[in-house]
Amino acid sequence: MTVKLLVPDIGDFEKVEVIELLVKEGQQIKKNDPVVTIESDKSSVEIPSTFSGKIESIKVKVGDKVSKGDLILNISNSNQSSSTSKVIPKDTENLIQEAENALKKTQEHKPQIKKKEKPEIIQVVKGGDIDPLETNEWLESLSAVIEKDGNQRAHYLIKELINEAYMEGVNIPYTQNTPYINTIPVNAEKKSSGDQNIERRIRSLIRWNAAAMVVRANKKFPELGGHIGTFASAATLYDVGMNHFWRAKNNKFGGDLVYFQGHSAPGMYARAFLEGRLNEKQLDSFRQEVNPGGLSSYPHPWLMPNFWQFPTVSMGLGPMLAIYQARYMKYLINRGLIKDEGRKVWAFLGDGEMDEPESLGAIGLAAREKLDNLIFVVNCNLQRLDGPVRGNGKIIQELEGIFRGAGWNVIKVIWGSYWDSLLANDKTGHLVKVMNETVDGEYQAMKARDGAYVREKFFGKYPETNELVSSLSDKDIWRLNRGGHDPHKVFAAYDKASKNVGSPTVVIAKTIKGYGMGKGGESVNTTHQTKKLDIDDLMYYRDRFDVPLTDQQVKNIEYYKPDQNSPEIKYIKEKRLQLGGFIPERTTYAKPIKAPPKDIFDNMKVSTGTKEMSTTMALVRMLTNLLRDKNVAPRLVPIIPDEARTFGMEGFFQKIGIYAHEGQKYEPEDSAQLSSYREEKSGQVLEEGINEAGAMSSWIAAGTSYTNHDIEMIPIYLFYSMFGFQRIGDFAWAGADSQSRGFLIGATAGRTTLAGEGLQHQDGHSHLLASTIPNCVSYDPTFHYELAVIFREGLRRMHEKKENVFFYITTMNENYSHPSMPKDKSCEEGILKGMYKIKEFNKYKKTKIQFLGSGAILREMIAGAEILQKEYQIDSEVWSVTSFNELRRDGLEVERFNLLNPDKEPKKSYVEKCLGKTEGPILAASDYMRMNSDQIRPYVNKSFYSLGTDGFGRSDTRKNLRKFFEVDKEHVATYGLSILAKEQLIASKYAKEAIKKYKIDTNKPIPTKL
Ligand SMILES: Cc1ncc(C[n+]2csc(CCOP(=O)(O)OP(=O)(O)O)c2C)c(N)n1
Ligand SMILES: [Mg+2]
Repeated sequence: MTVKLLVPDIGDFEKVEVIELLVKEGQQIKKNDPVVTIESDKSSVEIPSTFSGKIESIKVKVGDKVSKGDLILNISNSNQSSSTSKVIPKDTENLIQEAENALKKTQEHKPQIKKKEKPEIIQVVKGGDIDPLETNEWLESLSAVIEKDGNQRAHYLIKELINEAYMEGVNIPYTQNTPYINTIPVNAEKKSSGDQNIERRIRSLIRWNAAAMVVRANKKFPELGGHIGTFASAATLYDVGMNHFWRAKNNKFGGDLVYFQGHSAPGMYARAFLEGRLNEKQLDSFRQEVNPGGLSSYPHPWLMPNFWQFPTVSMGLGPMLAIYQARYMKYLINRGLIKDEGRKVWAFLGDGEMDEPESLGAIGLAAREKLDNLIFVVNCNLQRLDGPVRGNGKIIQELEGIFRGAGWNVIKVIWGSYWDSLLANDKTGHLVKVMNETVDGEYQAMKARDGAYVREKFFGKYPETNELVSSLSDKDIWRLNRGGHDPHKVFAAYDKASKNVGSPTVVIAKTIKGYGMGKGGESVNTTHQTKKLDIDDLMYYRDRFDVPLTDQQVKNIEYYKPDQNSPEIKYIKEKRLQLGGFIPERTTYAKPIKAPPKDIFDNMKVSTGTKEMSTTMALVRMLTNLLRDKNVAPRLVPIIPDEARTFGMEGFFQKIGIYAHEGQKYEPEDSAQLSSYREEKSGQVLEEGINEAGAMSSWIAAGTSYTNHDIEMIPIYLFYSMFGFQRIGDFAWAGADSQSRGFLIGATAGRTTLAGEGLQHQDGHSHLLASTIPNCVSYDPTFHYELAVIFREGLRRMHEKKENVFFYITTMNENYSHPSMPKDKSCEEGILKGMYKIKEFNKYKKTKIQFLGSGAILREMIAGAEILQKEYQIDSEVWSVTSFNELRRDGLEVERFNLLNPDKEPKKSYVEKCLGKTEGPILAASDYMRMNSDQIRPYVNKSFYSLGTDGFGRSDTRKNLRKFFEVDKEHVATYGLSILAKEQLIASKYAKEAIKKYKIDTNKPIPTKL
């Protein structure tokens, strides 16, 4: 039978133009195949067929305007599903059923609690326990439950009690904190299978070599700096991971991803030295990277591309990047692009670093998305750079509360094994009481002193605790260790963290900053910056960790590496072999993606005629086309921070779906519409919400897929250009350092295209910020064909040729018609190099001027040139400058070459090649600050003037804004005349006349002062 395919509900739009027919009569199609593309003035979207069958007749053609209910096609089909029938999302029915069952169950099982009469007198007691006997009964009941039915049951009962209390009106805030003791009770600790003696010896050598490399470097060049205290506090935390948990990437497994704390880098180098991956010469080149082979101060993949994977030293970036990395890993799994191998993302963070808003800013997402592949380890050495992190409080408790509140699995590792028996004997609870009451400032001070001090200041607080340690010597008390320095406790925590299901885990470990440094800097406020140790300190350090070096060797600050066949070296290598290889290591086995054929972009090379559109729309159209290319389509990762509708991308919701780790549990309000908000487990779009830093972190994760997951992906992050570089500039540098590949699209760009929005929205400098990043290639195109050429080149360079650059392209929201691409063969080359001649006015052959225009302002330049031609008989050449940044880079390089080769024929910069032989002065303008176009001023040996949008943005119409910033066609023409007059090519009266004619207020202050 024949069925009719009608235009579905397309929201608020009517009479929308058909811009493409995607099928032919007689063609066999499947349900959901797109049949036509329609385009409103804001966005283009494909209409999918709701039937399968053979197309009998097509009832629309390109250019037709259609509305809801119009006939598109007749299809002959055998089994039809009506376009109007309501489809219930697959899970909805199950969900309803589940919910009903659950409701029934809770009603059946809910114990009927008899309401007690509310007491008439409320007893007010100052803290404390008003009925210890009763308390004891409750506690004993709880212990019995734990013993009989386990932790989960106990947890359930407590939760029920709290809920019931709440229902009865007892609104006591639920505390997010547990006592200041380890989360894992001693009897539940999983024991390590490792040889503790040998592991301790290895750790001591790593400690020594890490400190030695910093001391040696600073002895040679005191300016180099470095850190000893940080790794000293974290050595056990790293070692246990390296020996037992972190699996490397190899041909059988994708590898765990470890974000190392930036300034603990010496420790990683020291281990790599024992593993045989680095030699002494390299260790001696710590922080001396100018000559090849030097070791980076911090983890920098750009500088050590075979070693480091994640740049972390700018504090706060690591935690966010790690969260989004873990999320992205799940995204790849859920999209079926990589296997689920149980890989983990580990992030090592400082307790001071947790002050950064970014560090905690995305922990909610990690819990919401149940990222059980993510483990944070916060090294709580209680100190940051200047002093204590929370001298008057407790950083561990504070972090516990925050992470528990957010829904993380929190594992506190506070006390080492030497405390176990003391805690077991703490029958009165006074030890835990002192632990709870002591603030971090005191804890720090104690570790800067000695056992006697700890006895007096800590145990001495209560007779009960004093008694507890009465049989211990001061030395014994001093030996009472912190959890983060105890390999058993750390192992148990990591084991539990690795096995946790359904939530991310944070291991909060208590350590001592500068552990083992003694007077040289253990637990003192200056530890962070200690980079030199005198001989006595070094001797102390050697003795403390039993490093087998003679006094003379210590004096020489020699490294220590046991023989290849020593048990230590064998052990360290064997452990890594068991875990699949070395960490960190950066490799890539990703296959390139073939850039799509040119014809995919062909429709962007012909004029749009009278049809007006913005470059943002042209981009979305192009992406829609790319989604039809079988190589590229699955690899695209569109990333949007809650702006899809702003950019006309809502069509993507239906077409490729929004990633949602649990699928869509509700029927969207707009389910009947073509652009309905469709979430799906295998959705392709990363809809990040109002979170540019998160979106950028996703972009980096996707842009480095080729190394972290061995799969080349093409991230395209679209944002309001003003909320790009200036908002997340540090992440952009981290992306560059990570060698991310992908596109950043600064949409609604420029200071004057974003009419109405005003200050804080109008971007007049993002290209300048982009120009500061060496591997960022940036473009400011005006016309759709320029965009197509640039985008295809981006795909070719980054994803086919694997060049480690990323593209920043600005697109606008101003609608205008786009011309065909000039036939000139050099046009494409010019677009990519940064400029090409787009128009020439050559009628009068008397006076000439060169106009250079970029992005939104190119059209004003063309219009200005027309005015000069028509009204003043002045000729001009108009150049479309697609990238002042690229032109400057070329100019710099050529100039440098010429200066370094004074005896050679000078090379010509591309700007010079274009403009060298042209006639007349130059006027350049863009929708950005003048500095943007001024970048090429040194490379033209002609009079050069520029216009731009320097100053504060403000809301108004485009026309008024351009007038205000003096970049509209009238100003272009008038300034053009003035320049020609100044160059004595015409009489000044023409300029004066124009000023009058166009009502240009010469008394108006420069916009930067308004
Ligand atoms: C964004 C940023 N601000 C400041 C610094 C400088 N800095 C380096 S380490 C450090 C202190 C770090 O303390 P913490 O996070 O507790 O690490 P620890 O060394 O104690 O393990 C500071 C302020 C930085 N690297 N990044
Ligand atoms: Mg710290």
